[in-house]
Amino acid sequence: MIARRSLLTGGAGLLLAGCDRVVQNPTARRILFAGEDMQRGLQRALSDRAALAPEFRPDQMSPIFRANGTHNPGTPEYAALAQNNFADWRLAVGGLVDTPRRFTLAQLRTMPARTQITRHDCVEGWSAIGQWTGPLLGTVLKAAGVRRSARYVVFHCADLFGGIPYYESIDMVDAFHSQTILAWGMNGHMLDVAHGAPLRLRVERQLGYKHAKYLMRIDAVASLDGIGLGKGGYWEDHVDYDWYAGI
Ligand SMILES: Nc1nc2c(c(=O)[nH]1)N[C@H]1C(S)=C(S)[C@@H](COP(=O)(O)O)O[C@H]1N2
Ligand SMILES: [Mo]
Repeated sequence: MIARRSLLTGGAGLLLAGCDRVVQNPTARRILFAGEDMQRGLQRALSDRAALAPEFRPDQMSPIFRANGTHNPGTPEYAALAQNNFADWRLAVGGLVDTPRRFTLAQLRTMPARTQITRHDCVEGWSAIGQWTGPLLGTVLKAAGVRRSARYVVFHCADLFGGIPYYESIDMVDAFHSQTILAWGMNGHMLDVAHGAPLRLRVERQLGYKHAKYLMRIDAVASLDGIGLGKGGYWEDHVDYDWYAGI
């Protein structure tokens, strides 16, 4: 959205400069047309990114939705949180925000929620259709006063891979996409441990590994440089998966 606004401003600037003499000048024409093409291309790219993932009817839901990756973080800290039905769990929201927050599950559950039935596509070659419920990630980021300088949102999880907590990241276009939610509900129930309790990301235009489960902390950042090895996610850093896993 920020990019789009500055594009439009740039476009208005070009139009204002576009007096007859400039338009008749071949060099100026080339530059103007190149700018227009670029602007059209970028606007198309941005509106593609805002397109919705397909949604399905309840009768299309998969009878079995397999769990993948971590099925239970299995740490003493996570076990203690689960034992208490996540009453002591907090979602920390920090980084480039005006008001760092720590949300309880109850607070997240009182926020306006979206319910969507979508297809999950795992890079390993399986898919499943499930129903997800939770607040828009955008609502949670706004509640913390996310700053305009933020370009990415980084998700830190409770489960460890070789001692390192799973992490993932998305950009602001996906963070504020109208189907990007922090799901506390799945298939009409509270999210279970296998699928990422108490809270997991649903970022429906991307492959499964981007949908971070077992969320503990969300940081708004300007760059992915300081995160892990710098590629923005556990699999990106360690197995060379693409950071942008659009479907
Ligand atoms: N924290 C965490 N998130 C994760 C994973 C994981 O191992 N740990 N696996 C990813 C992968 S590869 C997939 S396909 C989905 C699986 O989600 P599911 O268990 O609900 O099917 O979670 C993703 N998010
Ligand atoms: Mo996956």
